[in-house]
Amino acid sequence: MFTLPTLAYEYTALEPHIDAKTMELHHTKHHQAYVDKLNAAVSGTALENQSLEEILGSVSSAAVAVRNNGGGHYNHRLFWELLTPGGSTQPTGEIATAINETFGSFEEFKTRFGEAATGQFGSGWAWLVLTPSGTLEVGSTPNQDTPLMDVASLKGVPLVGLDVWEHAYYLHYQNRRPEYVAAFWEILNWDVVAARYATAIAK
Ligand code: MN3
Repeated sequence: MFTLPTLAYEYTALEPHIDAKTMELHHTKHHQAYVDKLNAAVSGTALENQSLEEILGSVSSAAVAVRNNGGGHYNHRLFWELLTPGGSTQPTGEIATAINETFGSFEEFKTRFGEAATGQFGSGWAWLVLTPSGTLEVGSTPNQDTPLMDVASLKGVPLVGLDVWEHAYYLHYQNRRPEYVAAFWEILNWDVVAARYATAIAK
């Protein structure tokens, strides 16, 4: 059984960047629904005792409900972990070096990521991933597709992920997705990103 994770901070903690009502609805309604529907989709099947990562890695052979809700659960679980009140607005260490070497500068990386986030037509996610060949790449995926999926248009280990579904920002920002994307940098926990990168490159 998959379960809704408890957040490490209050729903009010990310204000003014993400408002408390959006956080509460996003966590208790949207994410909970992905968890419930994922459990329903795997219950009584061969997937029931697999890890989420295993399920996502061979999702091409699973039901569409597994793809949508398995991705939804994975993406949101990661998203909550990546956020923190106050943020840590600059990467440091190996991930900072890799970003600078790949994109030229941190500012250029943020520009590229912002373009991926605002350019994703309709619902989806923007990503920084470590690709299977060991390089960093920025891009986006539609719906609840996640870079761990065998069917993903952008494959790799997700290091940074931003939810650009309207449910993630519409109450506070309405149609102003670029403002929401800009606010993301104020609450992104680069310590978590650095740890994910260190684990991913060690494999
Ligand atoms: Mn969402």
